Amino acid sequence: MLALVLLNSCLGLAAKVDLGSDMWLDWTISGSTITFDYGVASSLKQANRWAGISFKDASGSRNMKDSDVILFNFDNLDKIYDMWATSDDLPDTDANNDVSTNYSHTVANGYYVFTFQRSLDTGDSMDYSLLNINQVQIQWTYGPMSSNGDFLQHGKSSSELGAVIVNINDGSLVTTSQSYYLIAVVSLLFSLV
Ligand SMILES: [Ca+2]
Repeated sequence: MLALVLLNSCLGLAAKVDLGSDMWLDWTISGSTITFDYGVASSLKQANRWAGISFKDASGSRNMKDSDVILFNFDNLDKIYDMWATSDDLPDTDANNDVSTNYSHTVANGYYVFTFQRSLDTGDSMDYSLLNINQVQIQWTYGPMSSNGDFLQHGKSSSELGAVIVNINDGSLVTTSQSYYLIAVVSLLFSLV
């Protein structure tokens, strides 16, 4: 693992994680800058629909509250929204957009691919610092927009939202304590029969 991490950081190789069945995220760290490619299946594209991700402390709850939200609007693909969720409700738009400078989008292999870049630590309290951390929680979802272009609440089913904990160096999934607990319970049950 350490060799892989060192190799990745030397070569600037991308880490990648699947977010549900219709989205993925990859990233490359170069110096103090991280570049993301966020893929959303073309089948999810609809008028009046948004899609997005958020970053949050790996040890935090799976709720949206206290997460660094980045949204995309299928009706206005040239815009990237830099936000912060102070609660499990509509996130606030940051005063400073720290992801728009090198933002671009394209369509490739059946996915809308949103490419954006930011400093690992932007210095903005409305951005989650990715500097000097090993693990990060990444949340994903999509939802409708009003005819006025306002973001509306996403759905709550498992196909409409999710969260993963990943190792930032290689994108590998972290087995959460809940998973360990479940495995332990299942093991105990099997040992009893
Ligand atoms: Ca932000």
